[in-house]
Amino acid sequence: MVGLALVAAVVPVTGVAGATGSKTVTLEDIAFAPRSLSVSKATKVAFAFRDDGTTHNVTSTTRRRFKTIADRASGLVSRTFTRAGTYRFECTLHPGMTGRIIVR
Ligand SMILES: [Cu+2]
Repeated sequence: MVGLALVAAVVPVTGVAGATGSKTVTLEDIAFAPRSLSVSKATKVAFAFRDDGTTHNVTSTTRRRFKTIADRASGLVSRTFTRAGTYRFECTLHPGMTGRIIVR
């Protein structure tokens, strides 16, 4: 049981949108959840800052870029991904707090 729970935590299951829509990446416990999200083109991804007042940002780290979301501790900021590719990002305030969005 413990093993199964661990696997589920490390490899979050992300639903695949049946049509163009929106998805959410939550920032909590000094991490992005899910850490890896696959979406189809033109999907709007909302970054939900829900870490109990802890400030985070979302900064691109690879060639596929999106506009940085500046430091904030709450609220919801969306970005729409229109081009295919892998968009990696991090929170520059917390080493190791990384994530990626794969646009198909
Ligand atoms: Cu952070």
